[in-house]
Amino acid sequence: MKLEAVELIRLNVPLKSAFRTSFSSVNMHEVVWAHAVTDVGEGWAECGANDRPDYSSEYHTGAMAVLREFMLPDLFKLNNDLTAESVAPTLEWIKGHRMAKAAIETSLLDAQLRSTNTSFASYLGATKDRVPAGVSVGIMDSLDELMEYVHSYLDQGYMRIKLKIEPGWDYDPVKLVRETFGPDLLLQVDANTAYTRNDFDLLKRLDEFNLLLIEQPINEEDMLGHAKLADYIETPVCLDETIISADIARDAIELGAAEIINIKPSRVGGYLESKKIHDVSVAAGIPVWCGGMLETGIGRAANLALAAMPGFTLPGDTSASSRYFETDTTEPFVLVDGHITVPTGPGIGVDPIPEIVDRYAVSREWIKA
Ligand code: NPG
Repeated sequence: MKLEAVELIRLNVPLKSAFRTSFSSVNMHEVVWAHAVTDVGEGWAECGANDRPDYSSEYHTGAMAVLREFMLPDLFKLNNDLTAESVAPTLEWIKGHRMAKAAIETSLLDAQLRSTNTSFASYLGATKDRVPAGVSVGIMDSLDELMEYVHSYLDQGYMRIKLKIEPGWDYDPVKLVRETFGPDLLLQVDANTAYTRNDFDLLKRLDEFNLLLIEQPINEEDMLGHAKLADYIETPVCLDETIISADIARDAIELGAAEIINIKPSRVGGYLESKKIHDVSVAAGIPVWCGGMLETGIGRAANLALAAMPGFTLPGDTSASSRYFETDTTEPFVLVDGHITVPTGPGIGVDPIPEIVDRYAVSREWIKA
């Protein structure tokens, strides 16, 4: 196919309630979309970069700049030789910027698959038509407030709870949730790098709660530290921020730093790299699950297809639209019996609703070949 133009859209999508992690508290999902126009049709993708470089080094105006200045000019030059599969090799010389790369690759994969009437799910080799949904619960102002949210999510049918933790909000909330909801609740925690190598004894105290996993406890660059922690505690160590490619995943597994892996397509440069991480993990007997970055329907749709691959054996952070938004940017994804249905239509299988995109868009910029 040939890339004719790309529209970069910045949207501010209000969240139903503040989402607090160890790195930020947000009321608004501030996000960038790539809308690709090709000679075979159009495609859509949501870029994972936050508005500030707080989860990773990327941030949304930086992602827009590198797309505008370096990535799109190279892709325009490919003319008719462009395929979704050729994006990563063409942009390989550009160091990092994986979220920007994922956005353009995914929008082109969407266009390509729509043009051949193929869904993301069948392209990726998905084997399920619905996936179990977990929910990520932010850090709260009080334990009472936390309990209200956890109660409500369990009443709605979510199949696993992930608690965000940080120093000062760890042992007590986890203990309360475990004691209140009992030993059968699938429960895990996520620190987003908030601890250090000096906190291993504190983290070991969480062993008594029989957690599914502890996600990214220490600095993302400290792979050896994670391996040492994995030896020291019983709770399986799961890596998120550290795993930026299939090569890094292979190394983390070999070193014993990753007993479980969270795959977020944005973080690793797209769905093609995600599939490689899935394959590396399955070959090594390491379970994977699909993370989330508060995506609207455009990003969520493709994540659901990924989460339907066979190696995704743990519930993901792929919650229903109503977990995040009063009004999603696509037809909402709904929770049925604790599961979300995997889209089967061409490409990502959903379309943005123009009036809603207009309502949330704060800027729209066309970049033409
Ligand atoms: O359900 O989409 C969701 C949120 C899941 O906790 C979640 N995401 O660290 O994994 C994370 C966190 C996140 C959110 C990361 C936004 C980056 C941006």
